[in-house]
Amino acid sequence: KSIGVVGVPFSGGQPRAGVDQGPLKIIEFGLLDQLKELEWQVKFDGHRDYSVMQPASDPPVGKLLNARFVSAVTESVATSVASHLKEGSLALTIGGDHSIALGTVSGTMAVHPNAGLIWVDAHADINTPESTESGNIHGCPISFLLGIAGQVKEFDWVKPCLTPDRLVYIGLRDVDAGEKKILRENGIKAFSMHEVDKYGIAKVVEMAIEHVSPNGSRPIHLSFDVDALDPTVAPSTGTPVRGGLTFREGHYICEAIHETGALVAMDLMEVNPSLEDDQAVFQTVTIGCSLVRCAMGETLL
Ligand code: DIR
Ligand code: MN
Ligand code: MN
Ligand code: MN
Repeated sequence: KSIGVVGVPFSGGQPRAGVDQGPLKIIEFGLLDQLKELEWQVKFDGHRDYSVMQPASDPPVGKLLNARFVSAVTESVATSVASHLKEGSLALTIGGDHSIALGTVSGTMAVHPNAGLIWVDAHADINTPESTESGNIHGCPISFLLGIAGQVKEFDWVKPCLTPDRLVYIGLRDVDAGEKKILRENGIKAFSMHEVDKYGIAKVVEMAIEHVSPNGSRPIHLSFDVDALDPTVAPSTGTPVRGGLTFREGHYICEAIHETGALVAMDLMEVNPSLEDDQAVFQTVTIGCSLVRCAMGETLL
């Protein structure tokens, strides 16, 4: 079994510097060796410098900020992810902000067109260029992937590759009014923190998996925004929201998805090592690594 690791030191999908240091810190912490210990053959592309893709001028496209930069980086990420998958490896992408998932999910769908997407996040990241209040593209990737973003020529390369029935959310608790409308109108399945409280994490994950991959019929892409976890558990992230997943709930999601045997790609996003104190950064980087290990087969016994 082999895994292709793509580190994407990129922060242009949101305004807070430092999230671009996420991949460096997580790999410095020893993630690649930890994966080798789990008997993965690890292929790491190396720390690529995406900053060279930043255009000299990148004025707002409607409300969207850094559109050309985000587009160039994510197009390149899509190629990297797809090439790992074509070689038969699992594709693991370490961010960086969540706009990068425009690339990772596009890359997955290019190779596994019917894959299901499990999006673990406090946020729905489904704003359209019209509905976004912030203009931050990390709040928009899903609308582009679904093809409900409308025409934005800077993102011409993004092909609608996801359908509402192959998408499910876990952990939502900070969803914009415009996003709630989009979720409702498209009949998108979402397990917010309310459902996690109500049914418990085991039932929620079981229902989520069954939704995107009925009877194990589809490969799974897991996109994990570390802000899905409660800020007491993972403090070093750009948009923390109270009332999140516990340490065990986060890990359980990864363990249960591993058990399906259907995982083909995973993203770990929004770890920002420049936020909060050293202890908080250590805690957040540590948990980032352990979430990945659980998704890649680490067990408690
Ligand atoms: C908000 C926040 N919905 C936005 N989104 C965040 O900017 O569109 N996503 N923080 O991760
Ligand atoms: Mn997100
Ligand atoms: Mn985010
Ligand atoms: Mn988020």
